[in-house]
Amino acid sequence: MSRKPIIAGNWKMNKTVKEAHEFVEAVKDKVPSADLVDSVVAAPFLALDRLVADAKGSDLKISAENVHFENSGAFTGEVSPVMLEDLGVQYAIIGHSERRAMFAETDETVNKKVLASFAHHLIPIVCVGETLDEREGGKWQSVVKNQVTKAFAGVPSDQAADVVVAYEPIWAIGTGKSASSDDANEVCAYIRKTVADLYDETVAAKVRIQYGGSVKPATIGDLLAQSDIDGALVGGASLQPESFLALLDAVK
Ligand code: G2H
Repeated sequence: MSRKPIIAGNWKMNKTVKEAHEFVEAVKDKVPSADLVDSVVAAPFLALDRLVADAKGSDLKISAENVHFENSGAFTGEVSPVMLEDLGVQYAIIGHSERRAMFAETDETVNKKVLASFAHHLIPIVCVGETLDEREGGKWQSVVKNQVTKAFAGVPSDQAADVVVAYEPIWAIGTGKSASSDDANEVCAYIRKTVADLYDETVAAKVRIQYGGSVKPATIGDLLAQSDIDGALVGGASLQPESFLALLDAVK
């Protein structure tokens, strides 16, 4: 089964609306065909309206970095899936380790957000990954299996195949330390096996699994060459147009 790669930039809390607009203007006509790769930029909420309009008609897709699970109500400061769908946003990153660590995101809220995303035609990019202590304590399998199992709870098999899972070992995020391609592939293969156990081999073969954590243009090629790595979720190296395009070049 060949899966279409998906390369997503995760800008985190970077770029004003003007800076975000200038970035998209610089790359939108240079990204590879969407037949070849899904090229995605995940931007702060404030920029999404502008970026969806900017990217219209191009092969660049726009993602949110988070989404709430309720449609509306008394949730000060939150943004609902209804609002993102209304803008024409196509993806939402869910459960990034920074949100789990700093903003009380749990496996339960991640699951609610996955279900809410599908209800509003957003493709969830679900982040999972272990801490350094968990890895060194030999616990990465149980940690990752638990995160994946809880994230997919209640997701029907036709939708499950569309979930994008981003494996981001927490010790490799923004640290310059990247997991080796072999180590990353071992975990991604384990994530795929977990999905096969939850559903079946057909669903598992369709699910796309990204690696994330200090990915650079120089390292993405080795990662994409691995059997179970279908793309990358990239922070720092996605912030400059040239670097983002260089990441996409690895797919061509
Ligand atoms: C991991 C990644 C993007 P970076 O958080 O999700 O960021 O590539 O800067 O490690």
